[in-house]
Amino acid sequence: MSSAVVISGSGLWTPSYSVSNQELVTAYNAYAEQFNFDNKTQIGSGEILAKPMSSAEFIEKASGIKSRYTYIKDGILDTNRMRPNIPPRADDSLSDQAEMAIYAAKSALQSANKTADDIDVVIVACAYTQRSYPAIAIEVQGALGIKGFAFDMLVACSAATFALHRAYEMVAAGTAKSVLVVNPELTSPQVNYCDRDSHFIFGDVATAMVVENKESVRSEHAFEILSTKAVTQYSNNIRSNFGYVSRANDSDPFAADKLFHQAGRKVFKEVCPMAVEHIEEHLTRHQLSSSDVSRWWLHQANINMNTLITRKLLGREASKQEAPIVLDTYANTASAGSIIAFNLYHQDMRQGEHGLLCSFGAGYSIGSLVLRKI
Ligand code: CO8
Repeated sequence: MSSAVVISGSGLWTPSYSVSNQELVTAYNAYAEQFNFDNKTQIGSGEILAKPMSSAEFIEKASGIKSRYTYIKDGILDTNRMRPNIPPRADDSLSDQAEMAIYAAKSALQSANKTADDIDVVIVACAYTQRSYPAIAIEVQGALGIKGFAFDMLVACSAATFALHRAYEMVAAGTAKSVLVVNPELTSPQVNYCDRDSHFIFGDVATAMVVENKESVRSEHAFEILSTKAVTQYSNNIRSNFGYVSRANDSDPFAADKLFHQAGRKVFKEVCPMAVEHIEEHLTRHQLSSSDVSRWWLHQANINMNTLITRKLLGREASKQEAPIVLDTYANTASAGSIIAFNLYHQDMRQGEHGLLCSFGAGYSIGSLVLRKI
């Protein structure tokens, strides 16, 4: 390994539309009442289950989410549609996800004080890409005028941290000089707005980071990556059966199993201890303990998960400054959550202070980076 590898800049693009819990609940409840009325005979005979009502108070208390941003709001609150209305674009237009990615990428390049000429690898890492090929990353690379190579990477909630892991290894090995990691999380098309248990969980956003050698850094706020750590363990508790084989299955592309669904309580119970163990092991690798960590940029799926994890790690409640929460306004943004937290809460840190960036969720997958402000 030549020199230290650092995160030298980060970018955030927030969509213009925000949807409050109450707006979602009003639309869902109207949809559910109509559904129950239209299906009262089958519901009465036990053939199908009645749709239960949702509540804005439950959502905030159970998850910490108050509102979420969406790329397109039109259609989500329409009880006859219950999904965003995203018009198709011509093959020669920029795709939706590339557009989101480019906003965040430009903001990360600016924060790293870099231009397209400084970058030689682009990774688009997120929970879904809107098509398989040509890769969204190559479209982003082309639009930004970056030479080198680009590829897409899907690891659900851990796509961003796993891509940073890859970027770190490429820069350390000398196979790349500067890597742009972008996370255009366009989750809303996969949200089942007709499902009371999950209609509130996700929001749309795009984040980005620049990873490079310490020698070439030109930014004010850079963080050395001391190391990365990843683990996966197969679980069906968070799942979507959407995929390119669906057409050959002759199955309904709108069926609930083709959208995000989960056993939320099981996920909560199983993932929290896994995350605590993972983080403790990772810190130990550097002879660090939890009390040496000044900032926890944790995955943003549920405020109660983050409270439990930091309480286990620290043996006390973490302050909002130590473990920032962005869930209240962004909701769960799949792999981008911890990167949003980093983006909004790192500039006050002092030289030598440590931070821990960590994602956890579908797969299951956990990815972490131990960072030190330089
Ligand atoms: N309104 C009112 N009541 C509700 C609602 C609602 N909207 N939803 C559920 N309830 C009811 C339940 O029916 C239940 O009633 P009862 O006790 O009568 O059976 C009661 O409230 C309690 O339900 P739960 O036990 O399910 O409630 P929890 O306290 O567990 O909260 C959560 C539910 C918020 C879902 C919680 O379990 C959770 O957050 N779990 C962890 C989830 C997690 O981390 N998931 C990972 C997400 S995956 C990811 O981040 C990326 C995936 C890829 C991207 C996908 C993009 C679309």
